[in-house]
Amino acid sequence: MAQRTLSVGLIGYQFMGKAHSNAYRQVGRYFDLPIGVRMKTICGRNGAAVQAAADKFGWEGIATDWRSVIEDPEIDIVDISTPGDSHAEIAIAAAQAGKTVFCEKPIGNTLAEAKAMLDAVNAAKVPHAVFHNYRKAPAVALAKQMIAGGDLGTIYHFRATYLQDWIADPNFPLVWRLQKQHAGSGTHGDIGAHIIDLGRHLVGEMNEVVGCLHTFIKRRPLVGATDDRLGASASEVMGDVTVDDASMFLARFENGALGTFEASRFAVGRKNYNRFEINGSRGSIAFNLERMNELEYFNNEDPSGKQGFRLIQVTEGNHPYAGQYWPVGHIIGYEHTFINLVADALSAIDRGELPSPNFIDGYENQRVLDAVERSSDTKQWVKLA
Ligand code: SOE
Repeated sequence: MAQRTLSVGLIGYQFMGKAHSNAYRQVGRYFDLPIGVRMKTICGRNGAAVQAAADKFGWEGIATDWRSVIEDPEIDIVDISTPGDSHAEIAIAAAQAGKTVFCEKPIGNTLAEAKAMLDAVNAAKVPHAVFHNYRKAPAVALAKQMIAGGDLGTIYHFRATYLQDWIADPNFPLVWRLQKQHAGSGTHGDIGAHIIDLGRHLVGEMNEVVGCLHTFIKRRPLVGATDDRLGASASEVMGDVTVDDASMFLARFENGALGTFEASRFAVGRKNYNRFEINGSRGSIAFNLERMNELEYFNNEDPSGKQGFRLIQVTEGNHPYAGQYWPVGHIIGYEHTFINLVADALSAIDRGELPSPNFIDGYENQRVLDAVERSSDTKQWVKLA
């Protein structure tokens, strides 16, 4: 039974706002935590839209200015689920107000923003977390346990792809994610950040990268321009795409492993194909988010003639997180990775520890993002000094 309650102010109510709202609502129903959650305020600029979200997701009240959330003395946790161009300003103000700060990935749109955010939470000595939710999939957490337990031996390869196809249509409009001033980057910082975080989490830190960022479609219809605007000239209804559509890079890890990373929104047919494979001296594992409850495992020490990739269904009670929900074989989904992350964060806060992952991870991920962007510009290997 929760001994105390923390009140949350959520800033943002679209896709991530919905996923985070569900996590706050459900976490106490599946985990016995020392901290309960009060869903106090959800914030968005459009009052009618955010009120509808509050009614649907179960928030007590709304705000249309994030500053009022931070100024509310009853708010303990500020959760930033807005587009990347507002993360830094909100996070720094929240930290300076003594709030716990949770933020969507990537934490900043630039390395400088990420550093300023990390400095702010460190100076304020407040807890912080970043929503790299895929670490909290049971199969990924099992992979982490197996690697830590030596089951794979010396790691040679980390091979990751994160593939989507939602903008492969040239008529898809110029939304904020395709504009550098709002998103910071395209696939690179959005889904590339996830596989960078998984590589760091599962294999370790990287010390050198070389990569390229590419934009396939360089001009798109402005949002709303795809309506029938008779007489509008092309220049009036088209705008420049200022971010990458695909990002690929090689990495050397500090422990000697090699990494290959590919993120694309043009992998036609792949919808949310976040897959990694890790090869070590004693065995290999492979994870595919589109088959989230499974982990492929090859034990290199199985007897000759009886070797092969086996499929572990990660739904046993003794698997990470799985036992919190249903009996073996009753699978869980994408939304549960957010519930698991919130459960871990609240438990860490109660122990007086930093949640994991946190702004240190957010900053270290941003260092890799930045190094790859510089490598793409210079066509040279870039060391992560
Ligand atoms: C869009 O690429 C997106 O919503 C990402 O922003 C999320 O982080 C990812 O989990 C799903 O796809």
